[in-house]
Amino acid sequence: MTQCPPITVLLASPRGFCAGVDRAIQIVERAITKYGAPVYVRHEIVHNRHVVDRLKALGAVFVEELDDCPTDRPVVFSAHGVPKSVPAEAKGRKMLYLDATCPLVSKVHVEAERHHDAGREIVLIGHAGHPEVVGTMGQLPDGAVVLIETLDDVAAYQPQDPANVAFVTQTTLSVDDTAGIVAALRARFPAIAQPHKEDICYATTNRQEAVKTIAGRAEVLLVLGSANSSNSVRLAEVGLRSGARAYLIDDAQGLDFGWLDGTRVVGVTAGASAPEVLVQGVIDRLSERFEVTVEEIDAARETVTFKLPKVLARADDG
Ligand code: 0CH
Ligand code: SF4
Repeated sequence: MTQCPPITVLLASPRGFCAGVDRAIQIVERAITKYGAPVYVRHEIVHNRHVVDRLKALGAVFVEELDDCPTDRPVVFSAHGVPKSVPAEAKGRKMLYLDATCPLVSKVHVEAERHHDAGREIVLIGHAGHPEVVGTMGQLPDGAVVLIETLDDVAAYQPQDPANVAFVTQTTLSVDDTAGIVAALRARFPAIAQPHKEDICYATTNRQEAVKTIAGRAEVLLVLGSANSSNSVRLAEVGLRSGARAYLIDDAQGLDFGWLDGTRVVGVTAGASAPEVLVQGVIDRLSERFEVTVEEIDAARETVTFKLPKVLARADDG
């Protein structure tokens, strides 16, 4: 019998579910328990195919717009947040809705409103078309928020009053790219108002930091996550920039053993919306071809949790 070659798996920590994703998924599960199926969900509750498929099997129905929901069933808004028009429309149609927007996204919504009330012109650093960007821009009237994606956008931005500008950001951006854009904004608008504490959330920051910690040693980085998951795509980017060959895969089936030819050290992580069971699946698949040694590398400790909406809370909740 031929012996399997050895491979070391560096497991990034933290990885996988953040507090906002955990809360959003629980909201859908508990809504199904409380109200029965079907429960409608406006947009993928989080950007992960496995999470969505599991919830579908439990009785969730995913739609893109409120118009696609009947008015006599509950609807959940996804973790990425929604424009103000969405809950307003749900109220108008007398629908029961549950808002699974992450509290850290809601915090950005409040910041944007505060700047607007103070008469500032607002820049949102983010990715065009992403639902979180649509949601944040949709907190304010059309034209009140200008989207900036690149350094070129910063150079082209012409506010009416350069002394009265503020910025907010999407929560799941590249920490390094955003620092560059913020520096360019500050250079052009020294008085720009900025978040008290970073809008890029703790989970995004820690997961990128954890990849940096392992990517120096890993020749290949496997990121569990779906292609539409902004924070997961960012993790693969960070790995690539740190010198690893990085691949974003939905699950163990997405792993191509050809990527690992001659590889002795492989890093593994998971985006904030990717279930931990998928990480174990990859380790199991690696074990079919390699003698695997797993080393978990801790870059940060996370203790954040978020309360569920009162209507779904149970007596045994902490
Ligand atoms: O990373 P994105 O924002 O695309 O979303 P996800 O993969 O569903 O992860 C959860 C983040 C939700 C909002 O911050
Ligand atoms: Fe909230 Fe951050 Fe998770 Fe998004 S990635 S759901 S902002 S904790």
